[in-house]
Amino acid sequence: MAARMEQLILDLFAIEAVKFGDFTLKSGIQSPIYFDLRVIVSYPVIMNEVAELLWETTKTSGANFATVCGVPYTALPLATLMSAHHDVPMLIRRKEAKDYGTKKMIEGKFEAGSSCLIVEDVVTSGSSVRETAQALESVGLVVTDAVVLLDREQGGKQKLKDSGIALQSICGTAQLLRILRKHEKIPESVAEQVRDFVRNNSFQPGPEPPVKKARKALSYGERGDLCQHPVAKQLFDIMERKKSNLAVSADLCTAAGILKLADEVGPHICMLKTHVDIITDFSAEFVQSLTQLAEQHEFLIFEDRKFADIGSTVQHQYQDGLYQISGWAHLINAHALPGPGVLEGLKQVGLGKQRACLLIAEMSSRGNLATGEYTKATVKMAEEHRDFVVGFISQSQLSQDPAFIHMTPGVQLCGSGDGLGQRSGDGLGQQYVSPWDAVVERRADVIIVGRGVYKDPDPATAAQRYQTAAFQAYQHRLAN
Ligand code: S5P
Repeated sequence: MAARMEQLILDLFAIEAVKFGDFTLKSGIQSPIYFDLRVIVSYPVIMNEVAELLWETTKTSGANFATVCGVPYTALPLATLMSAHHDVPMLIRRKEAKDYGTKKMIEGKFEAGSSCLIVEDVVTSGSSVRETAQALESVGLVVTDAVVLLDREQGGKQKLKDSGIALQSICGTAQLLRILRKHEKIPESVAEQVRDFVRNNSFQPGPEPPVKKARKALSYGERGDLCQHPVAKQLFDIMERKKSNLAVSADLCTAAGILKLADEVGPHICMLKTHVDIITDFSAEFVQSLTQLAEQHEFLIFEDRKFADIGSTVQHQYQDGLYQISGWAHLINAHALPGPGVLEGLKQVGLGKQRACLLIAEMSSRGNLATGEYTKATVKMAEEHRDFVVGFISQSQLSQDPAFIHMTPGVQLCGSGDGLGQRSGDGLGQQYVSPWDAVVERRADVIIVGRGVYKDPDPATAAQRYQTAAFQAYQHRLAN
């Protein structure tokens, strides 16, 4: 088996499934090594050998399982080959429930309580395996084992062990480097660079650093108690009571469409987000009906106006015109770009009405400029206007202050997941991560979902699915 594994590593290098250079991972970290196992579908002999070695690795470990399930998408053909060659039934986890019919997240026959082996191509932090395990467990399956082609050896194995999943791998980064060095495929300097990277970028197993350990993760309810601003308090309170950290973005263009959606998803959300300037038939009646629905279903209204002008102009945009946003939106948001004047202007209108604002500190869209020093300056601006700013639109946790709420857009159940820098998108720059990644890895307090919900033929069920996924991820974060 060792000789076969050695040959496989050489083959993977030859087809550029293993590359060396300068790559940006999903987390934003620069990596000197990159695995792109998606190419193996073009090399059936190699793909077959990977599947065989995965099978043999599993069997040697003594794992018991009734079904196999590949983490979508790269590992799907691998699981298929294992299933077909060894006569073990397969299950398919949908990354997105299909638009019609039964909307099952797990396809295939199984008995509740039976065990399923997870098959994966590469493991970094183990989050994709955990996410698939979560989906399988949510329908009553038991997951105790996973098998992977390449373990990046950055702590994923230990993290999975901590969540009760034993991970076996065909090969790890250290062994891969040894083989490639032995055959002089890469210079020693590159191998050393990768070893350094792995050493410095591990998800540390074992006890947390003392400061972190001493600070217990606070629940939404506890954080609400720490907030000074009534809107932040109210939002945390709704999140705790409704068990929902889901905000639905109602990006529809008719008043009737938005009201219907708000009524359907109302029970599952803590907040409804609007883009009021895309509504063709906006009216005072619309505002009245939306406000009634917000009271009935207990959610807040967030107008995603993204104010970005000088103080005097944004004041008018907030208070006047056709929409008179300050009259009905509990929350608005603003760019920090114009400087503190934007907040000073908005505050003069909003404070008296007990309204709140979120600052856009990071964006979900590809190539956006809200990064680095700009993001840091935005956080500082928020800290200096705590009487009005209650949090951020962001893609990561930017402040340790539990009173600040982090809201993350760019979320879909089919988003991201392989830990390798790939994020799905909409073809217009939007980039998606999954609810699990948003809440656990990026530490979002609220996920914002638009098309994932309103484009679904059954938005209520879709909202419920997002609510469950995001709240379970929050509970996992609290427990760990
Ligand atoms: O960085 C951002 C900030 C916002 S507020 N990225 C975003 O996508 N948004 C908004 O979130 C965007 O304007 C849209 O209303 C929603 C995402 O919609 P989806 O359909 O892509 O889920």
